[in-house]
Parts: sequence; structure tokens; C-alpha cells
Amino acid sequence: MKSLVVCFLLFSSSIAFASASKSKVIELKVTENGFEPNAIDVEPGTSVTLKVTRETDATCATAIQIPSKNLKRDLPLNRSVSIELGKLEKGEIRFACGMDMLSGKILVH
Ligand SMILES: [Cu+2]
Repeated sequence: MKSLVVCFLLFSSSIAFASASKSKVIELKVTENGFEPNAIDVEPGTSVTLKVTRETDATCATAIQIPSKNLKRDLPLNRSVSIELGKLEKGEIRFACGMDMLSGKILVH
């Protein structure tokens, strides 16, 4: 009986470890050059949170949209905005300014 409990504890802690290692916070900036970085690599199955900070007024990117996730968020100057994207599957996730002029992508591969 005792070994069963130990076994269960080991099993549940390994699940916790596996899910913790599969999440990633990605810092994204808006500068005069646009989104930096504008190409981001992640592994499939990773839960991604974007932390977006607009650092300039000299940009049209005062908002970010992620069409495939049906998301749009305002980007106030010098304030970090967190956007949860959830678990990403293989493919490309495009992000862009509100008018779709400046853009970048997350490459899941
Ligand atoms: Cu724009």
C-alpha cells in the first residue's frame, strides 16, 4: 500500500514537471523598426504567453492583432500587455498592427 502512494506521488509530480517545462513567455517589443523580434521560434505543444510592450510613439502599431486567434489588444505606451495564446500546434501564427501594415510571426516547428 505504501509503495502505491509513493508511486502515485512520483507520477503526479512528473506530470507537473512536464507541463511546466512546456510553457514559454515571449517578450515582444514595438519599436520604430516595428515588432522586435518579428520571427519567433517555438516547439509544438508549447503554451505561449506574449508580453508586448510598445516603446515608441513613432509607430502605427498602437494595437496588436492575431487573426488566427481572433485577438486584438491595445498597446499603451511603455506598458507590458500579456496575451495568452494557449498551446500552439505546428504551423505559423501571424501577428500584426491594427491596420495590418507591420507584422511578424511565430513559427511553431
Ligand atoms: Cu499599422
